[in-house]
Amino acid sequence: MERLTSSFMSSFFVWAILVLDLVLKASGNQEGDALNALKSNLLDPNNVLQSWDATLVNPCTWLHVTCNSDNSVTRVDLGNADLCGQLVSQLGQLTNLQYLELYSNNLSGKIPEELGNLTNLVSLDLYLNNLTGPIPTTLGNLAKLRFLRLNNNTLTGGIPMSLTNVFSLEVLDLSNNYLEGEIPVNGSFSLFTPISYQNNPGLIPPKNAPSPVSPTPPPASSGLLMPVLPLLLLYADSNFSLSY
Ligand SMILES: *[C@@H]1O[C@H](CO)[C@@H](O)[C@H](O)[C@H]1NC(C)=O
Ligand SMILES: *[C@@H]1O[C@H](CO)[C@@H](O)[C@H](O)[C@H]1NC(C)=O
Ligand SMILES: *[C@@H]1O[C@H](CO)[C@@H](O)[C@H](O)[C@H]1NC(C)=O
Ligand SMILES: *[C@@H]1O[C@H](CO)[C@@H](O)[C@H](O)[C@H]1NC(C)=O
Ligand SMILES: *[C@@H]1O[C@H](CO)[C@@H](O)[C@H](O)[C@H]1NC(C)=O
Ligand SMILES: CC(=O)N[C@H]1CO[C@H](CO)[C@@H](O)[C@@H]1O
Repeated sequence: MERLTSSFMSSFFVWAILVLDLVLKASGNQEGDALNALKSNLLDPNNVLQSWDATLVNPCTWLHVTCNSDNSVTRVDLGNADLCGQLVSQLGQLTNLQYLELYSNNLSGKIPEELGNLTNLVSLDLYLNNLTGPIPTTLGNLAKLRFLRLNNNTLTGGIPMSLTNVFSLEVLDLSNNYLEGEIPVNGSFSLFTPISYQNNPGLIPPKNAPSPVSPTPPPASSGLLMPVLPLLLLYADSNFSLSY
């Protein structure tokens, strides 16, 4: 009788643990599924994603993934990892993500507009890849973003005006792309210098910025300027064929 009870008890515990495991997998692993969707979309010649085992309860033990005390993902650190492929919209489900570091890989395709749902994001580093298409307007929703580096890709389209509302922005690098149109000057963009935008042949510098060479000399209000004027005109003459 006693043996029967104990064998019943132990099989009950095994059964209970199995059920609990299934329940946890079904309810708690949306973030693991999102990261696994990314993994499935990438070629990983150096096996840096080898520890990304989708059958675990959560992704918190995976290499290059960091979680908070609630087992929710706060960092994905995969810079310089030789990853090749495209980003996935599911990344937008990592609601506590603060750092998305995917710089210096071979990523192509578009930046998912769902990244605009990552309202806790502090740093979005996608520089040195082959990303195409526009900068999503939704990135203007990232009210905690401090670092936005998208340089050295093949991005096209305009700089979204929505980014001027991201007042937390400290570092912006959009250089070495194919962006076009006007560069915003207001809001958060009042901090940034041309270095943030250089080598985007289609970008139009802000209207109120001084142009490098002015064909009309400044008004000769100062006596000091007078002797320099003919020189200025001569200089202009060589490039603009002004008659003097
Ligand atoms: C990434 O691109 C570089 C340069 O084209 C190439 O040498 C490298 O093999 C590529 N890596 C992968 C994983 O495709
Ligand atoms: C982008 O792709 C081109 C070929 O499609 C390749 O030559 C270049 O190295 C790639 N750049 C990066 C940063 O992977
Ligand atoms: C995330 O963003 C996309 C597009 O920006 C939107 O359609 C979607 O409803 C958002 N998802 C959530 C869960 O907020
Ligand atoms: C970024 O692109 C520019 C222009 O093509 C190039 O000169 C520079 O070396 C690139 N940066 C890096 C870190 O490769
Ligand atoms: C900056 O100016 C544009 C219009 O030129 C406007 O849509 C945007 O809201 C402004 N941003 C801020 C932060 O005021
Ligand atoms: C100010 C300016 O653009 N000067 C250019 C005039 O043209 C010569 C040669 O074509 C350039 O070397 C100068 O930089």
